[in-house]
Amino acid sequence: MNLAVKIGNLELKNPVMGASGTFGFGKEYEDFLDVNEIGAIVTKGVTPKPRAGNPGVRIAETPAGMLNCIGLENPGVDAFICDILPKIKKYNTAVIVNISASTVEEYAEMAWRLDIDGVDAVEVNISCPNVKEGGIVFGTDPKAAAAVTRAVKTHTSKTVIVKLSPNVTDITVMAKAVEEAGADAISMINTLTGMVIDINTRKPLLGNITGGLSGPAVKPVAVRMVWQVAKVVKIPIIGMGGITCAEDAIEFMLAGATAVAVGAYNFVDPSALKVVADGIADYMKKHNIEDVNELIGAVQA
Ligand code: ORO
Repeated sequence: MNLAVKIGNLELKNPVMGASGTFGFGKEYEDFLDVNEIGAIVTKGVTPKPRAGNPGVRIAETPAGMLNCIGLENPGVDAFICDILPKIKKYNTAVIVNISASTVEEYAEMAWRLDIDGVDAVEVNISCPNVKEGGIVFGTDPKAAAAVTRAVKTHTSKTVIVKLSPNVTDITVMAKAVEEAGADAISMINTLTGMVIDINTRKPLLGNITGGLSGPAVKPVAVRMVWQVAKVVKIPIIGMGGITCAEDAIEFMLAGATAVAVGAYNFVDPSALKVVADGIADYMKKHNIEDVNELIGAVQA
């Protein structure tokens, strides 16, 4: 049975990875699963300088999901390269570094700094809903998204994955723009902007007022968007949004995803990546599927 998939030049031993921001830098999950067995480590978002993140309450539970407004807290690219990368590059799995920045030039610089041993791919985050500069500003304008993609692509030899925002009118426009600009793959979706209000204090629950919604509540939206994008681009898609089990992951693959990422559900079951990958193998056995690639885009719609 074959569970391996390809994302650009990147070979993954199975199609299941942790979504950025929900899987730390990988090593935090060592007590819960064998990190060597997962499809890839996708790091927490890394920025040019260290960031403290947003003040106040950063997480709120919602029906079938959660809102976050972390604000890209991270130690910065220097500390990532010096202190974190040496510890995670020892794992026998791909390392995908999620990067965010405020300007096109900074994205290019990040790509160049990370074009080093131990990094297999960069995931270009143009879709963070929780910072004032950068992030989603690039992810809602096809020209800006293309400019960032082009800048990153010309400053790295690694696989370039661009992470798209669902907070747009037509996500296929964004997908086509980044493909044309040279992206090797697309990951989707980042979180949907949302808000919760405490009716007793009449104040928003989150310190940042709004946050990004993830979890099972967003899954049908994400599956629909993957299906739409898969019809208009040739590059592979990493699908995510509310995956809690193998059945959810298979749904994303049938819609057109080559690989999948588990996000919020890692907080419910920190061994979720293994459970999902094992479940995909069980499904393949049950349905006499030899190669997981047969599932990609196989929806009969
Ligand atoms: N939160 C998200 O939901 N998506 C991102 O890309 C980043 C954050 C955050 O750091 O707040």
